[in-house]
Amino acid sequence: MATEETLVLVKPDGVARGLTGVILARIEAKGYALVDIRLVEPDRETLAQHYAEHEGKPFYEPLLEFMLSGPSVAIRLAGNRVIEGFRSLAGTTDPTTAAPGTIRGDFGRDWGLKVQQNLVHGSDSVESAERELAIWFA
Ligand code: DAT
Ligand code: MG
Repeated sequence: MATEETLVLVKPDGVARGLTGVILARIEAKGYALVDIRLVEPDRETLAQHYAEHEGKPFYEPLLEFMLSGPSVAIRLAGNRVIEGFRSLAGTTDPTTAAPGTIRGDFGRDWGLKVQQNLVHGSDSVESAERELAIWFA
């Protein structure tokens, strides 16, 4: 059994739309454990660290602006293969095409939303999870 930890964020759109509870319900129903959870209002420097891999891309500045637009919920989540498993629960990046049944596919209502308004973040590898958990749970 490969017990892992990952960083999950309920992004500002998820918090503002009151979806934190339903997202947590899906996470808990899957059997993952909440190790730590907190409401955060990150500064630009924190977000620049978190999204360092995307610096210079066309969506980088809008992404940071969006992430600064309101609080997020940061979750340290543990479970068997939770890194891969949470990303499966979340669905693919673009909510328009994310599969029904996923968080992004079910709740990423397409009313002309930007791709960054995709409700959640989940670390994509063991290395990313360690790096990101250190940023959000310093
Ligand atoms: P993910 O969040 O699925 O891991 P990512 O790491 O490639 O996706 O990108 C980080 C965030 O940046 C993503 O959640 C939303 C935004 N983003 C990615 N690609 C984008 C694009 N082509 N246009 C606008 N925003 C984008
Ligand atoms: Mg990513």
